[in-house]
Amino acid sequence: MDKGEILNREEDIFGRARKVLPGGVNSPVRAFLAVGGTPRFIARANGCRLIDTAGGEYIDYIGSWGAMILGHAHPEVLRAVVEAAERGTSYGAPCPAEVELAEEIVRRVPSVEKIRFVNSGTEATMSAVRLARAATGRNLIVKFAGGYHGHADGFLIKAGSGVAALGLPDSPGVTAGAAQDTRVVRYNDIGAVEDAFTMEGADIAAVIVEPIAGNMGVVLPENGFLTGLRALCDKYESLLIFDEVMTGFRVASGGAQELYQVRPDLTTFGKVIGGGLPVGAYGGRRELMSMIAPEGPVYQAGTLSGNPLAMTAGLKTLQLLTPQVYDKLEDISEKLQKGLTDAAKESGVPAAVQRAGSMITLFFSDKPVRNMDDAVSADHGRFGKFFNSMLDQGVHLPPSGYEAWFVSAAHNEDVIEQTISATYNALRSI
Ligand code: KE4
Repeated sequence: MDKGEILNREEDIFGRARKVLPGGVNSPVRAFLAVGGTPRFIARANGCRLIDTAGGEYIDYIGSWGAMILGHAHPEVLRAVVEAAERGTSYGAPCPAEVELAEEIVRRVPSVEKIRFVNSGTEATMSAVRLARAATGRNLIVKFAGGYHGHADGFLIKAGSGVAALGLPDSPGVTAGAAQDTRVVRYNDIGAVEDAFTMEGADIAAVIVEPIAGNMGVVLPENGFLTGLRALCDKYESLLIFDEVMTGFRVASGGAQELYQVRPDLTTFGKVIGGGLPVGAYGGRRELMSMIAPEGPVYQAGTLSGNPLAMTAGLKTLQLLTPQVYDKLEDISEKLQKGLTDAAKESGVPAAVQRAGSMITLFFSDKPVRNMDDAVSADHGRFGKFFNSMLDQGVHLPPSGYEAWFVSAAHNEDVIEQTISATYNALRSI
């Protein structure tokens, strides 16, 4: 089928989708509004490839936004999920799979002594914040401009100017009341965090941070940033929440906290721990987690929490994430970063290629991206053209310049070479 026919098929289904789904999608970024063009509707995926409903095939760097670290339809994960499904899909009662996954996470992440499973990263972060407020008796939460923690009201806050911008709603429907207890500061600016604590430290329940940012594109924490957050939280008896929904088990077996050796009080997880099925989790110190109902007074519940299929897919995924797999991910991701960097340099196109393990972002920027202001100043119009040129060449990047590309264990050297070759072509055409 030629590209025109592919596009027709995709436009037909997208037209139907827009009649019954807001924007034709179930999550905004999928609608291609940031890059232009028609989203591909995926019929199936296997390994590192997506196949759309018209038969178009793509090397996949979305990876379900990080969940598919082993690649799509991994045979051992599939087999485990099918066997679990044959035992029923949901019980609404405890099952061994949730205990086994909890034990595996507790074993891998020393800061997590107890954990609660939920059904999305949003549920995990909103619950962790509720717990932090309950544990400290304080209201304020500090987050970072460009940090995304899901769509709970308290996180949809405009990053205003000033050191610790007073929380202002960043979406209709978020009330001033919901926004007033959030403070937004610049990522990698420990001075700004110190100022926030100097001004309101006695009222700050927690700082929530992506220890390696992935939602403004990949932005690494600079020396002293994470340790500085830890020190300030200790000094003011606030809690430090690492949102590792994206980085957890992605950047290392023990997540970003293992890489940077900074111990948070609470950690949130998602994506990888569900192996592609709906999941989230929050966990941390025993005395904190014991405050969660029914053991303690802090209420949180969920019909499908601990779902046996998601638990099974997550456990099998973690079990398959061996040191050898992490070594391979590091090796091929480094090759991709070098290839992208060389392609931009040889094409005379200003670009900053930033990577943390198998998360990578190519910013069309002539300087390193250290925070959201830098990310915004990158050339996103150019990214849109680059994205569509890569898509036409069979490489499906995440449809926004503010996202991480995800490499999976199913990406091999040939696929990386194809991606780099497509990059040279795309950079010549934009
Ligand atoms: P979910 O509610 O989408 O499962 O997780 C929210 C979330 C929380 N914390 C971090 C660090 C996250 O990256 C996310 C979700 N990540 C985005 C990717 N940028 C999901 C993609 C989407 O919104 O469709």
